Amino acid sequence: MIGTNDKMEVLDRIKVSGDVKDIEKENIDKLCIQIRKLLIDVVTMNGGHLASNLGIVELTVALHRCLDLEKDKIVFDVGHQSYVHKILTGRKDCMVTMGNKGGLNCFPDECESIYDIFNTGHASTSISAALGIEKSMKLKGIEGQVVAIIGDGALAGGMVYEALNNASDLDSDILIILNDNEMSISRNVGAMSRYLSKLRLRPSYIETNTKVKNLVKKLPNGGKGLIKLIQKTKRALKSYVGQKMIFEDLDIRYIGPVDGHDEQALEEIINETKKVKGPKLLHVITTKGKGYDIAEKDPVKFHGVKNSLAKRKRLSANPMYNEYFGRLISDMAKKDENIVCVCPAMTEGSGLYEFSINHKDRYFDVGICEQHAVTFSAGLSKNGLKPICVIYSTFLQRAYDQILHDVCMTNKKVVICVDRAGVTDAYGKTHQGIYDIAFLSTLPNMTILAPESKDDMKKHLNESIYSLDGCIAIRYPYDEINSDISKQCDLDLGPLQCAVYNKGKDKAILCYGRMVPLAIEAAKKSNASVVKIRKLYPIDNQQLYDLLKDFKYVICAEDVIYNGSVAQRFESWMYKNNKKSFRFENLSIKEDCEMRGCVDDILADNNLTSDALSKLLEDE
Ligand SMILES: Cc1ncc(C[n+]2csc(CCOP(=O)(O)OP(=O)(O)O)c2C)c(N)n1
Repeated sequence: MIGTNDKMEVLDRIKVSGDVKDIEKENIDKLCIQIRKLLIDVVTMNGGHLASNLGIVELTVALHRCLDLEKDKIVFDVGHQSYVHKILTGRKDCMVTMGNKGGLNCFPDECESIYDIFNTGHASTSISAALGIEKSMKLKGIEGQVVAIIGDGALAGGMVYEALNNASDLDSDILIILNDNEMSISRNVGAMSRYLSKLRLRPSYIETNTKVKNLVKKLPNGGKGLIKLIQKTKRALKSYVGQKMIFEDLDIRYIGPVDGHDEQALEEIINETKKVKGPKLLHVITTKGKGYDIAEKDPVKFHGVKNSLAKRKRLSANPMYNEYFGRLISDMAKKDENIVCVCPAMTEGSGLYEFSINHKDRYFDVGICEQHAVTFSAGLSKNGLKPICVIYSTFLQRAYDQILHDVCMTNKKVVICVDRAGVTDAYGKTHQGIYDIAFLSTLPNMTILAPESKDDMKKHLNESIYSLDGCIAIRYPYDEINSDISKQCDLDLGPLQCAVYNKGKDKAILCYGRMVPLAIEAAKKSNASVVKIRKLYPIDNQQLYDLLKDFKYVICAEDVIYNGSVAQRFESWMYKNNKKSFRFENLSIKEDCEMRGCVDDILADNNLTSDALSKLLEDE
């Protein structure tokens, strides 16, 4: 935390949006240092995105000094780098609450501030949103410059090219700022990233511009040859880069590259771009983690920082689900050369670092491109390969049609590992894994499995790769994986993949995955049974009913939305078949839940804790 003795005198002058314009030029460096200090203190304490925000300080300050945010609009792609914008728009003193329940959102939030013009969280949406916002303003006769800020990682996403394709047809004047730090979460990959590397080698725009201006001054005819000179320079630059200017060829004016840590230069250029008609892209070079040594050296580690108070403490020496999965699949691939792994830009987060090193030729980081990841996996499944496509639940939403159209409809064999399934920490509504069961269980040839122990994970991976047909989704939360829970099991029903922890015969909790240990704790206290399902879809509801029918009261507990949940499908089957031998209640994520705070906060808000479950059981 910032101590009372720490001098933040320049930053303290910023109370509301626009105040940054009053800071004297000579104090801007100090301001940037103080913003960085606040970022480091807050993110170290609360968790959040550190390196990306440290890298964008000067750029955000320059934009805020050049634009009038009462009419001009900034859309942040992903939005994980919008902390400086929040600080400069009257939220400095609330930064300590960021990510906490009731606190500031870690992403732009239209409900939080009028200066957060568009909610983001998932990558590559900013240019489309900015074009739409600008068009809506133009049609209504509202003036203002619309700016989209996008990182080089997010620039890989397909939507970006759909938007660029549309931009010049829209009579648009948007300014796209490409914040290029050569990093996605890991090092950026792909041809576009290599293309940007070549652009980075160009002489800096500012230097070229100054040289041109100096030359013009010296010209005898007052600069009549200027246009020719600029054209000549452009041609020279094109050949310097060694290829055509992609953006220019799409009718988007390219300006850059520019040093993203030279605030004065940035102001100069942003003011200049405001005069340019038509869509334009300003290429800004930044350093991820800038100003914080350890983050600059290891931007991957400091991309997302965990809460220092670690509310969800490690309970055991067990690995997280993703770590355990990563080790298993890397070992399995040593024995089976047909196993290949596909991952859209989340190598470390998905536990795949080991695989990526051990099986370089069989590991594909495809960039932030979930749709491509799925269809690419479908293609890989030809000729005997066994593709394992690993995607966080929230980002898998993007690839719904690819799973349906390219995998399920033709019954291709692809294993999708759905990481971060269920409720997730701190990042709010946009990052929850609470929809996958609902949308995956509408698809043909789909199996959904939910391991809750190491034994389960091994078993599921084996059966998914070697015995089941079609598309298999193995979903698991970001938790420690249990090692011994299966040993408490009294009954294991093969086809239904159910296990029963038998403590009482009147009441039972039906659950899977993350909820199993919580349910067992509640059942022990309240003399109830726990019925654990491993296979969530398809379910033989008759068999499940037969298993439950002797109980008097059954609660189904799931950390997903109710519509499309296991409970909802089972209830509707019971209703249709007139089955009502026991009272059935469901606990799931409430539609109006804010989804703020850590996992435990969100679970508690939805009565998905062992205490809440046992209270329900006892009240019955
Ligand atoms: C669709 C989607 N997939 C994955 C992510 C996870 N993610 C968040 S930030 C990020 C890297 C973004 O890189 P870049 O756009 O270059 O921004 P930087 O952090 O480097 O500033 C990724 C992969 C996401 N937000 N959205």
